[in-house]
Amino acid sequence: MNSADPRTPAVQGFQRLLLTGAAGGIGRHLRPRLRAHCAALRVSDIGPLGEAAPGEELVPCRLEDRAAVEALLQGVDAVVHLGGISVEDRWQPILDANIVGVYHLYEAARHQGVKRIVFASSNHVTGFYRQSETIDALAPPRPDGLYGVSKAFGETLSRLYWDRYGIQTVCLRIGSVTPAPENRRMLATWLSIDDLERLVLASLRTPVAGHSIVFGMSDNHQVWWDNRHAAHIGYRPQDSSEPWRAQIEAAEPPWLDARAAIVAHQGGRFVALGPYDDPPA
Ligand code: NAI
Ligand code: 15L
Repeated sequence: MNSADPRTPAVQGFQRLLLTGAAGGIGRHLRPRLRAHCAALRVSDIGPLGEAAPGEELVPCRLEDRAAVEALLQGVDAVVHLGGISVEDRWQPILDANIVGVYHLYEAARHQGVKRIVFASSNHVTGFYRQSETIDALAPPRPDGLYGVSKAFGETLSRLYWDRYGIQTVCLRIGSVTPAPENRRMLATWLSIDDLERLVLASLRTPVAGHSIVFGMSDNHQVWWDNRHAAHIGYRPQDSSEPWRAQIEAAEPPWLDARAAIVAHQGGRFVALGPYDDPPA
């Protein structure tokens, strides 16, 4: 449910921005780009972070470690939260990183006075909608797996922290971030790296974000998602999957079996993944 009201002031410029998941696929792209927009960029992950560039602070942190997350958010103006499990997985790692970890992040934000978070949610919150449907941010979640459920949890938790504590969150239901679209599904879900940067910056800068949900896609011709409830974010994508259409259609059969689960649903192959059972305790 998108909402914006003027209870908390805009976050315009940043002294210190925190990027979690900085060692990941998206984080590695965003890290140098975000550095240009703040006095200090604190980068965090459990994976290798390399050397600190000028203006960077490296703070390795496991999201399950509550005290470490508390320290991680000290002195931070805003957070871009990418860290966590990014695909379907067993329950335990999803629970640890995406549920307990996100709770730690919001509790730390509350204690440390952080007022703006950009949360990397996922299209898999609504992956069980059909590819023949166009949904907006008010459509009820229909996760396509435990990963999607965990992202729905993050969206709901962030809603609570806005309503109760005035911490503003923009939930990015990211489609597919790759250098170029790779298959038919990505003709609809593709989000270019440049557009991702535009989306993150718009989410950080919009004067009043409240609690917002925005689908992270480029200006693709084929559209499953309607961002009408996120117009206040001011995101203007400039790329499109369309130039890759002919190449993709030549590589894949022109008519797909529309009854096949991964073709029928927006979540694609995620609807058929797992279950990945945790070993018995
Ligand atoms: P990724 O898996 O490459 O990066 C995630 C990072 O989080 C990794 O570097 C990993 O070490 C770190 N991480 C995992 N568990 C952690 C823990 N317990 N504590 C601290 N750090 C931990 O994922 P990617 O592709 O970079 O995605 C970034 C975010 O965007 C993720 O939250 C993902 O769910 C979301 N997203 C990504 C999409 C994409 O197309 N790449 C699409 C939709 C959502
Ligand atoms: C996601 O949520 C994943 O993090 C990413 O690896 C892709 O699989 C993406 O969704 C997608 O749906 O293409």
